[in-house]
Amino acid sequence: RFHRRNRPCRYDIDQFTPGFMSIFESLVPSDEEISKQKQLLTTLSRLINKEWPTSKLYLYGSCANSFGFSNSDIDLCLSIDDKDMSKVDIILKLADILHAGNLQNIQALTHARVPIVKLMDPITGLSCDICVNNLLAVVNTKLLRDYSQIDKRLRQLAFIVKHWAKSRRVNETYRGTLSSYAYVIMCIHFLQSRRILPCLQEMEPTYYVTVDNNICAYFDQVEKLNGFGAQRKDSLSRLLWAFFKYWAYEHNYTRDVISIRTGRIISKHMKDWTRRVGNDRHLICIEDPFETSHDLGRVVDRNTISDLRGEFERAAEILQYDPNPIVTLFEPF
Ligand code: 3AT
Ligand code: MG
Repeated sequence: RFHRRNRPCRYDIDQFTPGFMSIFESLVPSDEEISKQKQLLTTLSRLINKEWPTSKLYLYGSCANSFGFSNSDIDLCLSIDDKDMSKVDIILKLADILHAGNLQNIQALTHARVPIVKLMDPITGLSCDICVNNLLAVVNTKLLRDYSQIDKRLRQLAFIVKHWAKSRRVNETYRGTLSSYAYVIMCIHFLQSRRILPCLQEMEPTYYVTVDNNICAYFDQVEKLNGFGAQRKDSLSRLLWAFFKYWAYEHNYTRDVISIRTGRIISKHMKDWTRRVGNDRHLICIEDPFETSHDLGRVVDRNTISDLRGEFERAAEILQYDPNPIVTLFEPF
């Protein structure tokens, strides 16, 4: 382990960057797809505003945080201030409104952990999920998008990591592995540690909101940070090599929590995340940037932590030695 941690990078690593870049480009949604998403947002907003004039519909998740692949489902959040209606009532009424608007395959999932309405729009062919008053997700979507505008290598790295995680089946929260959101946070943290990204929440805030008693504040004038990491010239393939080496051999799973809020590693001890509490096992600790009591790794259990670490090691070994990492890395599980 000590040997692997200190192993220098293969001399020919940079030759793989063009291959990884073409994979990245093949996954990016087209302009046509993005305009269809905007069109659907407009259609649905009009329909919903007729019934609830003060409500507002937001895009969040991968279609708005800039880390979405083409053909992914759309996540929408309805923000509505109606004290007389419960969330379930709102969901049911929303389903009725959508029926009347000729949308298809409408399902109200009122018993889910996060109640949603699912639907398909026959005009654009897009499917989407609408949740209610989940504004923290709208704010964390903006934070991720703002980070992606500082250095283009973040988006490239996160696309490859997400594609690897989907191919290797370690991006399934219902099975006990990590969400796409958690992987993007891991990429941001990694680039902060390499001084390619700053820590926006440690800078003088230019954006403030309070959502359910959480104060969300950070520096969001990211156009002023253009070129922040330009002194660090690491190529995409070298960053991938270092990212997987970090999670395979360097991260201290018994002691450390990664935190993009502070731009540092903090201790599990300090957060009182050293033992299992309820269903939160804290075997890999990833602090949510705003809901700081929330460990994004809490879904991971004794079995899936070893699957996950096995996959990090496999990826690190492939990037170190494999003659054709661009293919081998993504071989289906
Ligand atoms: P895919 O491309 O669909 O895999 P995604 O970016 O849509 O990725 P998720 O499906 O993991 O990501 O989550 C959708 C959004 O919901 C992303 C984030 O704004 C929010 N979110 C997801 N998981 C959490 C969480 N544990 N805590 C807070 N917000 C979350
Ligand atoms: Mg999604």
